[in-house]
Amino acid sequence: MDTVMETQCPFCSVQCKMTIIEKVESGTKTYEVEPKQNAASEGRLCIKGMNAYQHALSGERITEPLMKKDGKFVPVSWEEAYARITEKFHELQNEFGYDAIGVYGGGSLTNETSYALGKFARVALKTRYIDYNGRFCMSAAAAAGNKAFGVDRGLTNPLSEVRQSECLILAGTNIAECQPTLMPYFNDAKENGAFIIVIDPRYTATAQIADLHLKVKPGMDAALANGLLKVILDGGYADELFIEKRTTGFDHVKSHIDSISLDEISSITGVPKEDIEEAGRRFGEAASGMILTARGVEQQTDGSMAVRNFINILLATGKIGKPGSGYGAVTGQANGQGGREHGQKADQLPGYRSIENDEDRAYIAKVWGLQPEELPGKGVSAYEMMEKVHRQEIRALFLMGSNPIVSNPNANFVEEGIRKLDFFVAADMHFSETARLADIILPTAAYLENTGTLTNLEGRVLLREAACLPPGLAKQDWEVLSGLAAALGKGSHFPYANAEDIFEELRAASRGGIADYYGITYGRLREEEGIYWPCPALDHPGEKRLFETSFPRPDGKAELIPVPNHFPKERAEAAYPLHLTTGRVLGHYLTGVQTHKSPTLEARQFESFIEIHPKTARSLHIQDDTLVKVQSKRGEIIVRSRLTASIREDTVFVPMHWDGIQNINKLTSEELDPACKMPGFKVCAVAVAPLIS
Ligand SMILES: Nc1nc2c(c(=O)[nH]1)N[C@H]1C(S)=C(S)[C@@H](COP(=O)(O)OP(=O)(O)OC[C@H]3O[C@@H](n4cnc5c(=O)[nH]c(N)nc54)[C@H](O)[C@@H]3O)O[C@H]1N2
Ligand SMILES: Nc1nc2c(c(=O)[nH]1)N[C@H]1C(S)=C(S)[C@@H](COP(=O)(O)OP(=O)(O)OC[C@H]3O[C@@H](n4cnc5c(=O)[nH]c(N)nc54)[C@H](O)[C@@H]3O)O[C@H]1N2
Ligand code: SF4
Ligand SMILES: [Mo]
Repeated sequence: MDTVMETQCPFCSVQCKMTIIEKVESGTKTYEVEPKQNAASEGRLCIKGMNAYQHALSGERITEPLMKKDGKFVPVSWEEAYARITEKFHELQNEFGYDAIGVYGGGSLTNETSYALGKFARVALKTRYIDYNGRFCMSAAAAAGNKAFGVDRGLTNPLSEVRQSECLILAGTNIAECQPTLMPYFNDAKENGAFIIVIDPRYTATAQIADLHLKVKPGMDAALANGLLKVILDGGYADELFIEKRTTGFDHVKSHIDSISLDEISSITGVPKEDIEEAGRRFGEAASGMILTARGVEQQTDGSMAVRNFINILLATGKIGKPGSGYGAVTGQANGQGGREHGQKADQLPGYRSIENDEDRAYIAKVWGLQPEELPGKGVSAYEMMEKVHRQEIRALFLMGSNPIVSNPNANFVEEGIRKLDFFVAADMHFSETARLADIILPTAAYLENTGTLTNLEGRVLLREAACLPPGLAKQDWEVLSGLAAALGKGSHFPYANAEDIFEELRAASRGGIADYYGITYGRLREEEGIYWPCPALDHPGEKRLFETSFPRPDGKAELIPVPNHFPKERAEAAYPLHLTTGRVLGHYLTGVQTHKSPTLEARQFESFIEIHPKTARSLHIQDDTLVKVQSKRGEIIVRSRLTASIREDTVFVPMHWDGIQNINKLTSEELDPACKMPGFKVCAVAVAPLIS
């Protein structure tokens, strides 16, 4: 008989729903995958979703707890694993203090797990050191949204409004490869007459739908946005009534923009002046408009300010809080949105509350049955945690849902640090490059086997119910956390029988917070096609479009701020003459732990590559499809050349999905955005040479 599994894709933030049908014929299992109707993907599925069953159902899953003995992993019982972890954590905390343990989470984890992980760190381990991979993903846009609007929700409008927008600016976002099932929204907008502007140093699959492609120098978006603002203000396209009633700070921006020269902007950004003029004019003239940014703009040492400058454009033109007008930080991971709201962040408590705010501390302490003084203070960001690991200030690490030695910048340094840990526990379903270095691996459930809620890029909360049992002894993440908390003597704080119990606590913990989930229940989620937060009451429909009448800041107004023309911290120089930028391809996901296990996806792209302009390649004696050495100040990798005129001559591009000799993060820089601690993944200086000359 066929087994039918209803689930939700584990990969990107669209969260497409699907049905997987397992058929058994003469002892052989085959799978069919059918897309399922849902509001965001409208029943579409991309190639990663179609093949997502392969890694989950592959024979390579970790199915029992593993403990390293004499350098080799041997299976142990859960009791033995928990007992060993408890013994080592207690030993290290007795010697070095509570903060000797770091906890590192991820944006693939459900809301329930993210919430439980934050609570586990603060209550069961009493450590201040917790952060997660979303630091590398959403932190710049989050910082900008929080400052400018008073809230950080990926899209301020529902996706359906893209279709009615008259002008769309897509800055550093490659939707065609990274959220492919959303492309019809943009194609339809174009058919409806929208003018589409794409800002990217590469002519990407997304840029192919653009009416105007601005091939910006990497790292120069803040300056380019100043150019657009100049055209908009000088052209008289500012919405004065909106500026006066709904915003503060415009005058400072105006005088800053007055001092800017468009010729200079054109020269430093590498974008022709006429193109900047046309882009500014088109956006200014349009009756409605949206700006979407993603990691191209955000993964910069000034990413948060670059985003703010794009927000300045929206505020100055009054294109926010209206149908077809708004901002979107195109969220990345499956739960990139919810994962940043409920307490995995170093400075955060559930409901987007602040760990440094006395009222917030008191509220959460009450929900958790503690005194506020018992809650630790603010920790440090993900990469800074790795620096502490390197300096052995953090002696033990608990990792759940990330592969940091491939995804952190300056990866050689990070790997060195992790190898120095006294004790390292990884909770994963696969042997990632990082999990291999652990002392103990705890086997966890894949998306198919894991119940919980995830919040998609629109801020829409969706319920994903387990469709089958985990293999072997593997457990759902929240069960691992509850079990370990009990072994640590904190079981009374983790009395959950299922994920819904955790969600019920999360509802209360988020109540009255910025990300208020109080009105959302599993019952409602089963009946409705997801619910947008904020949703403060059981009879509240959830807020689809934000900021219609006010902004959640003390004065109810959004804030504009002047943004200087920032340059990347590391720039090309004689020894490293090219800019390296990094990103994604359609068929692989992040560090590739999951997608490399899919034979179908692997067959599409089994090794990394470097995009290089034919002219640049010629000057370096590099032929197409040959191995090249790419070096930065921090390391060296070897990848295959791909000659293409779609990239700028001064820039090369390498995807992030490979490890070892192809791990691009061996080259990237440890410099962080001071405001949000986002690394500058999108620019560093490199030298490229043929491997054999
Ligand atoms: N196929 C696939 N889809 C994914 C993922 C995946 O790994 N694979 N990951 C998911 C996750 S976690 C995330 S965060 C998102 C990421 O989604 P995106 O941010 O859209 O993806 P990236 O490829 O990292 O970067 C987007 C674009 O930024 C451009 N870029 C580079 N430097 C600059 C610059 O200085 N300025 C501008 N304007 N653009 C620049 C790159 O050329 C690239 O085309 O995708 C999600 N979806
Ligand atoms: N150079 C460069 N580096 C980058 C980026 C870039 O654009 N350029 N992008 C950055 C971005 S945006 C991101 S999001 C990071 C992501 O990078 P990582 O945080 O390393 O993310 P993944 O590769 O998804 O690793 C996830 C690991 O968790 C496991 N896992 C998946 N789901 C679950 C789950 O539900 N539970 C548990 N316990 N484990 C699970 C997987 O098997 C895998 O081993 O990389 C960042 N690094
Ligand atoms: S990767 Fe994203 S777009 Fe593709 S099926 Fe999964 S959720 Fe949908
Ligand atoms: Mo991401």
